[in-house]
Order: sequence, then structure tokens, then C-alpha cells
Amino acid sequence: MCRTSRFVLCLTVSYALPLYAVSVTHTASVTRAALDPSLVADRGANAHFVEQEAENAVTDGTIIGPDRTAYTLPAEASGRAAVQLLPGQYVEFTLPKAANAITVRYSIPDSPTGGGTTAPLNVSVKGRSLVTMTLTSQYSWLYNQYPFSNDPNADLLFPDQYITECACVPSATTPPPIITKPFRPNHFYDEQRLPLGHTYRAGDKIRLTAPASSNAAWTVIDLLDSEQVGSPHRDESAVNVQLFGADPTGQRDSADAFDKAIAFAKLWHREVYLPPGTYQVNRHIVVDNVTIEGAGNWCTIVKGHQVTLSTPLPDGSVHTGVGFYGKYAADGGSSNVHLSGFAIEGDVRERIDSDQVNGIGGALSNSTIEGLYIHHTKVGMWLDGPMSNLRVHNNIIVDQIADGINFHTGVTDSVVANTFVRNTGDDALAMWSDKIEDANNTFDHNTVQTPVLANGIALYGGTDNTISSNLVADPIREGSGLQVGSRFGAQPFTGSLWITNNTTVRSGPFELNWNIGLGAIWIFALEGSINADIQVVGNSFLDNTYNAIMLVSDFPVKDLYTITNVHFKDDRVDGTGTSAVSARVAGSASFENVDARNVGAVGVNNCGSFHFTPAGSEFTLVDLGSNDGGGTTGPWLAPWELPNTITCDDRPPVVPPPPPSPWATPE
Ligand SMILES: [Ca+2]
Repeated sequence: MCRTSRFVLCLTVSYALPLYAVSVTHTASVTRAALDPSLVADRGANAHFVEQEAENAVTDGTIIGPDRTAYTLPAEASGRAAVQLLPGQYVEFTLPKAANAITVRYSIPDSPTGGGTTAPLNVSVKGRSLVTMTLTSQYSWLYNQYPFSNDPNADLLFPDQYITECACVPSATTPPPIITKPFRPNHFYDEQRLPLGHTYRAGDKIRLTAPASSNAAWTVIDLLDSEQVGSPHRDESAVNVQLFGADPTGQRDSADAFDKAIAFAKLWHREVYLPPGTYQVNRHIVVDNVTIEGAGNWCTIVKGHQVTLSTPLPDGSVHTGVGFYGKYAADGGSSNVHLSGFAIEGDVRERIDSDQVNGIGGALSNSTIEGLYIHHTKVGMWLDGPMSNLRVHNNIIVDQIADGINFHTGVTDSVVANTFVRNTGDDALAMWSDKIEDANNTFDHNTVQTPVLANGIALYGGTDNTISSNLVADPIREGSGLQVGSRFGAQPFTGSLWITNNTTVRSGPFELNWNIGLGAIWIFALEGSINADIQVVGNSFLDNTYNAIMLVSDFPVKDLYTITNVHFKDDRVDGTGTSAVSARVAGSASFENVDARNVGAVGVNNCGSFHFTPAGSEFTLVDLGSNDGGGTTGPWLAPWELPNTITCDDRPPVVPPPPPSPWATPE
């Protein structure tokens, strides 16, 4: 059914976009990251689709949330709320623009022993039943301690490790603590794309119904994306993989046909074309000095099964699966690779860190990746440098077991822009200067939503990198919106780091291991001091669950490492559950024109390095002027707090702020 309608979509001659495409009815409730789009103008990716939250739609089901508590369904939902349908109930969206395709983000229960189940979801448009989707929980529901289990009934994976639930090491505790099962359920959601086979108009209603006969006890709908997919891209001059035996019905394995087409294209200096269809590929396609273009990521789908290997590969993998890989740097790396316009559909259901089961991998210098949709792989793009000059534009990466994109080891002069990342199981976008520093890279105008573990955007060491104009929403646990961390053995931060014009929302979550609240931007000196020039300019930190800004070390190393040379300027803080700034480290930071409002606790929660001497905190705030606004306890940066008054409070009461609202022109 799905494939048939996809072909209808992919063979459809593009409609001229009708005039009513721009008309928006008042019931349509388009948001971006569950915010009024006007609050995040020019921040994040300019996606092809429009997003509507189920909790704003019409339903006879039950709204769950808002709730930001880890391991709960609403916490992992966009906007921290969703709609729960019992069999027979529906949620109905009004299309804000003409659309011929939708994406549904949902959750259904796991099977009792793990591994997932399937359930139907009826889609009707304009009152007519269109199709029944088959939802799955085979790619969601993980449990237990890192790196997780698919078994809800599993005992603790590591009983000899401290857990916060009992504040103890279970195997060393008498009597042993009672561990509730399932232990730490998470990664509840998945999403699915559906071509509608026809262009519907703005104002048409799309109803999603859990059939009365559904086997699923409940069906949670988080949101609906809708879009007008254009006609398929064609290239008659390129080398068509089908001429080499690739099977567009997905029945036969097409990996060897891809290799042959690539070899032929390289010989004749031509491009490779993947016509509309679904191609089964169950291993890496190694690419070097080649261009591969699909018909568009709704039309050309490269899809694979996870394969268990009888002997591990030299790179440590015990599984393989679909992926486009440059040669590893140790083998010379790849260059001049250009991938565009197709989807990569993986089959990764568990986290095995040694497996190379990523959508894109290896080293890809002087290359471009554009217009891909990457789904159900371990990491969307895991680049192992050294490598340079990779341009990643206009991609969608969703439902990953681990990171969205990681620039790992000596990636330089590279860019990720206008890319949309949702539901990663680890950092959505990361630069990890492991052994060799990442330098001169930019993450610009990307949208990150609901990373279920770790950070929206994370920087682990490096020099002269830029994080600009991104939109980061709803990080859930053990991470935050933006992290600058000396961690994971990374090279130190050197040179400058520019964090400019980003917006975070519903960030600054609770840190379960520390049992305190984080900041939307979290600067963390764990393995060394952070003293590079860090410029945090023009950012908006909205609806922070706890703090907006946190600078912190870890208690065992609090007298070893400092954070200095951090400069905040022209930033806006709209709503903090607790403070605007939390400092739990020695060092200093400067503030200029950092305005705050709806601050729930004292503006600065300054603990320094916890010696509490009469000289004051070991952390100094430098007031460069125009730091205005505050909350119920007064101006956020009041003179009495300066330069280093101890105001340390591990757990101030949380005052949930009002929703973010327009901020008048900068003061
Ligand atoms: Ca939602």
C-alpha cells in the first residue's frame, strides 16, 4: 500500500503551488519546536514541511503532559506534550498548506518481552478513509543502563555501578535495593512518512484514528508534519543503477549493482542516478570520487536489514547494514563524493558502540551531502577524520540509536547547515576532538528536537568552531541544549569558539546523576580547564526547566580545573525554573547586555568550587553593563551578587515560567 502510494507521489507531475498554499486557518496551529514560529524566526533549519503538535489539534483522546520528567512519554514528546488515543479515538489536524505527504511521530507500547510490536493507525482525509498505516515499536523502547537493553524484564546490566535511583551501588548494598522493572524505559517514539497520493488543500482535515479493533492498548500521537513533495528529480545523462541490475522493488539485494554502477560511472566520469524506488542494500557502499543522486528522499529509498557477521570486521563491527561510507582515513580517506536526494532506511534496534551501522561514515573530504533522509541507523553521519571540507546541507536525520551527526577526530573546514534532527539517542550534533582537534567547522541553522539522551549540540574540544543560528528543543536527560565540555578524552579547547544567535527551548533539564538542574548552555570542565576564548553572543534561552547558563566542574576535580575567558553578550533569557546563571566551578565569565525575565530563583546561583571562604566564591562574574531584567527575587545580575557573592543553593525551588512570548527590540 505504502509503496504503491509512494510511486503515485513520485510519478506525479509537480503541481504549480496553488495560491491557497499560503493561506493559514486559525485552527491550523503551525509551530516550530512547539513555539509560535515568530519567536524563532531565522533560527534553525528551513524545513520543507510544517509542523503541528497533536496537543493543539482536535481530539477525543487525552492530552498527556506537559511533563519534563525523564522516562515518561510526555517528556520525550515535542513540546513535552502529546495526545494519547485509546482504541476508537482520534486526533484531527487541519492542513495549513497544500500537502501530498505527511509524517506522523507516535509511540505505541512495546511487546511484553521487548522487541516491539505493530499496530494499525487509520488515516482519513476530508472524512474519507485513505489508508491504514502500520505503526511499529520495533525501533523504540530501550531500557536499563547505558548502552541499554531491549528487554524490559532485564535485571540491572551493571549492578556494580552506582545508580541514582537508590543512591547506591546495588551489588554492594545490603539488603539489595528493589529495582523497579522495566528499569529506565526510554526512547519511546518513532516516526513514519506517508505519501497521500494526492495533493490536499489548506483547510482539509487529516484524521488519525486508532481503530476500535487496535491491538495496541494506546497510541500516542506527538505531532504531524505535512508538506508538498515536488516531482522526482531525473537525470538522463547519469549512470542508472537499474541498468546494472538494481531492483527498484526492493525484492533483490542491489548492493553489487550499486558497486558496478559506481565503477562504471567513475570510469566514464559520469554521475550515478538512483531512480524512484526502494533498493535493498545490506552493507556499506564504499564511495570515493563519485556523485550519487537520487530522485528525492521521498522517492528513492535505500533500505537494508541489519546483518549479523560471523566474524567481526577489522573496524570492530559485529553487525553491518546499509550505509554510504568513505574510505577510512587510515586507508587514505575519500574525496570528491557528492550524495544527494535519497533516503537511507536502516534497521538498527540496539546500541552496540563498536558497530559501524551508520547512515554515512568513514572520511569524506571535499565532499557534499545534501537532501538525504536518514532513518533507523545507529548514527546518521559518523565522520571519522582526519578529513576536511565536507558540506552537509538540507538533510533530515530522525530516530537514531545514537548521535545525529558527529565530527570525530580532526574534522576541519566543514559545515552542517539547514539540517533537521529529531529523536536521537545521543548528541544530535557533535564535534568530538578525539586525539586530533576539530577546527574551523560550523553548525549553522540546524533544528534539533528531543534528543532522548545527551545534548542537542555538543562540542568536545577543538579550535575556532562556530555554532550559529540553530534551534534546539527538548533535551531530556544527561545533557542539555548546548554543551561545551572537556570530556571523553578530547583535545583541549583552543583558539575561539563562537556560539551565536542560537535559540534553545525547554532545555536546562534535571541532571539525574547529580540530582541538580542543568543550564540550557552547559560548560563543563571535567577533564581539564576550559580557557579558550568562548563568545556566547545573541542567543535566546527560552523556557529553561532549571537554569539558562551553567558553568560547572565535577566535585572530585573541582580544585584542579577552572573555566575562564567565557563572554556572554546580547543574550536573552526568557523564563528559568531556577537561576539565569549557575556557577559550580572556579573561574570567571563576563556579561554584557544579557537580559533576563521570568527568572524563578536568585539570578546567580554561585557556588564556586565549594570552599565558601570569606573572600567569596571562587567564580567571578564581570558586569560589562546593560544586564537587565530579572524575576521575583529582583534583578538577575544585582550589584549585591557581584563580583563573587556566594549564593550557593543546590536545589532552589523551581518556579515554572510562563510560556515564551515576543521580546521587544533589544534594550
Ligand atoms: Ca507534541
